[in-house]
Amino acid sequence: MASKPTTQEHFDPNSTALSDSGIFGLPYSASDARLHLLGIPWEVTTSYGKGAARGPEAILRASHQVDLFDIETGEAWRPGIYLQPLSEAWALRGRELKELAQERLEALLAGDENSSRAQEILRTINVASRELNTWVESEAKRLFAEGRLVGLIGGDHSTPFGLIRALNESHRGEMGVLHIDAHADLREAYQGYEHSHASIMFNVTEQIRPKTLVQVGIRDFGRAEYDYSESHRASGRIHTHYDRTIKRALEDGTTWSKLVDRMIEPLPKNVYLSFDIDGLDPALCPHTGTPVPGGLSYDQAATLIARVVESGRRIVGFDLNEVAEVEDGEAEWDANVGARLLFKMCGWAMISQGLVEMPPNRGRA
Ligand SMILES: [Mn+2]
Repeated sequence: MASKPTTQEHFDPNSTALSDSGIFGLPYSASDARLHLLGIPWEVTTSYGKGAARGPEAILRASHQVDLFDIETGEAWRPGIYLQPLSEAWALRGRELKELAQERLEALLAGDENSSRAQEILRTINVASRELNTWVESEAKRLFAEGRLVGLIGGDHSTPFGLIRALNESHRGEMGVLHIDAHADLREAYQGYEHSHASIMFNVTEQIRPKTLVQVGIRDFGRAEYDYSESHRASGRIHTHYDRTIKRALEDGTTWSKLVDRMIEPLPKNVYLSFDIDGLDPALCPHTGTPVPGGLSYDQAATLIARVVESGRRIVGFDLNEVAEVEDGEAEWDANVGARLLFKMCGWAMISQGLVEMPPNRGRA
């Protein structure tokens, strides 16, 4: 029989994590963890690379290497972090639909997108995506009713839609979204898919309507996405911080710290954090589906998240998506970076909710 995870009373945060222990090697169960993570093994509409569906598993494995004491967040894991068992049903359905999407893509490339078969596949996938969103939303609401904080691990970037909708509703629209990504994700459907990974922030803006959307690290986008963002700038509904603009400001001597304070300024008290790993320098996520040169360093991302909380804002929920695993165990580096980023997000979310005290120095000398 495999050894059981250490019970909480006997848990030693300094020891090596057992292979069958929970995320970050923690000993919590569903009932005693304040923060629940939903892993969504889904990448039906991804266009280029593959492997994001295995992100949650890869991150779980890599998370056992993360030390539990963090120089910024201290021991913010103590209210308990628990990764829910991954849904086999959604994983299976996702794999089947991904094959259909592949078939439709070939039809699309052959100029055959209006064939009845291609149309039928499109309808099937649009329906399934809506069902996934509804399921995630109801899971989130069930957990909110138990007083839990909820984070999500993708999967592709379409997966957190239901969580964002549930949170925006429970905060009556008094919520902003901080979106870190190489891509603007402001396309009105992509390849016909209503809930494409490339449309998530368009859908959030149009259908969920949070107070504001702040985008950071954006460097791969179309003219229509640029125009869409610009058209919502005056009203304050979208603030896009393009990667090149950020880099030019840094080159001209503005500090990252000052830029970060400007970025978060329009965000209200309640902040949802949506982190696409490809917002980072692709050296940190070489296997992600659509890597783009440029991007944030790990430290810049860590400071951005820290400043949200240090400014008195509350992280009400978050997701980390597009962390890919190619073959079993391959792309371990991507998952390692992802697990460390996830640990920071969990810790800061706990601190921002007052579940742990704000550590006095937070890494500063
Ligand atoms: Mn992206």
